[in-house]
Amino acid sequence: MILEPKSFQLFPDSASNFAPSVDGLYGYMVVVSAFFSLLVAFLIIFFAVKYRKRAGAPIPTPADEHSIGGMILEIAWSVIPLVLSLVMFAWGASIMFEESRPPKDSLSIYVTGKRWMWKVQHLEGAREINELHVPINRNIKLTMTSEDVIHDFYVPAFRTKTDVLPGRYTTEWFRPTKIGAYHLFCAEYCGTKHSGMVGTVYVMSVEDYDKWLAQGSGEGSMAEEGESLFRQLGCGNCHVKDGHGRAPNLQGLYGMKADLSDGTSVRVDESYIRESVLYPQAKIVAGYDRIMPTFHGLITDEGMLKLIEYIKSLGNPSGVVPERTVPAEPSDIQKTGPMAVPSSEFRGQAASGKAAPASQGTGKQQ
Ligand code: HEC
Ligand SMILES: [Cu+2]
Repeated sequence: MILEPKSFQLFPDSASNFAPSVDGLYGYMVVVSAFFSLLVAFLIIFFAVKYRKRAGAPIPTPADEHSIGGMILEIAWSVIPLVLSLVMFAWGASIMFEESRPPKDSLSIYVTGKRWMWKVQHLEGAREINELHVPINRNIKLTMTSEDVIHDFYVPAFRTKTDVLPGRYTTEWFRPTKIGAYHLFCAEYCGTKHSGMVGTVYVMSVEDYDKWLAQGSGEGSMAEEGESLFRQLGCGNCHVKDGHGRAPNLQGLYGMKADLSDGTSVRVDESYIRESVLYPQAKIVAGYDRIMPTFHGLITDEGMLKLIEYIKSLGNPSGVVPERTVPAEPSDIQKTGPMAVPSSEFRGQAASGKAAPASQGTGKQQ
């Protein structure tokens, strides 16, 4: 059976855990707005007719401004709408908070927006373009970034919509509740073919999803690919596993607090790792020298996601990648790229900070 999203619908399917609550709030707002619109329209016409100018009618005396009746009326028409709109506020805020906090047990999937397509990468290695396959009844967390301009990942049937920003990671989560195919839109005008930046989200049964994953790309998992990037780029020359190198140990780093040389500390999340690699001078870990070369321009956004996934897997001994030592032997030292350091020099200069190539463009060391 080939599933296709419905071509025209007045109201999108309700296919995620958020759909009922968002629809409930939407319905409440429609009812409140409709009630007051009709009431005001009715009163305008009613009063216009009732108090129209009639020949010979007496001019009425002005109402007493300080009458108790008038005061009660004014308080009522202030307090009742206030309460009705505070309900909107509280209800909306509670949905927003829920949508902004992915549960810990979520299945992680990475999304990269690019003019004009969506690239999706599953942890197990499967990759897709303008399609996203997810299992039903499982919390799904998307970690998203953009290669160029601002996009916005929008699945109406899930009632979720999140901006996708260049140079930053944003997350979106949902729990699909209905098997089917649903529209995926870019909801941020991003250029001439913005309207073509669409795709399909397939919600599958768990068995179908496992089958789909199994016929994946044949490449390694994201963490494995991240590990080989880590080796290719020479990260392991400095970041050795036992923590005795000239660079901090990356084991168990993700989710911890990193103490910086300026006395502050920062939580290690995707954005911090990205910044540490592309702009190492921006935040220096306390107790270490400014020797890490910048990898800006050498790693694609997708490569970055793999490196992050690798570093995350280091923190989790039971995680995707089995414990393996990243070789830090001189034989493994990079001969090209930013780590083109002759191995003799490399070993001799360990603590001095001179081992970093001079051509890296990060300015003066120290
Ligand atoms: C020339 C040695 C060297 C290389 C090569 C190197 N790093 Fe670093 N790295 C360091 C040093 C020293 C620090 C600590 C000082 C700082 O924050 O810049 C660091 C800090 C970091 C941090 C922050 C760690 C923390 O505890 O907060 C991350 C993440 C990181 N590096 C990842 C990488 C990755 C990924 C690569 C490969 C693409 C890499 N590094 C290559 C030396 C290096
Ligand atoms: Cu877009």
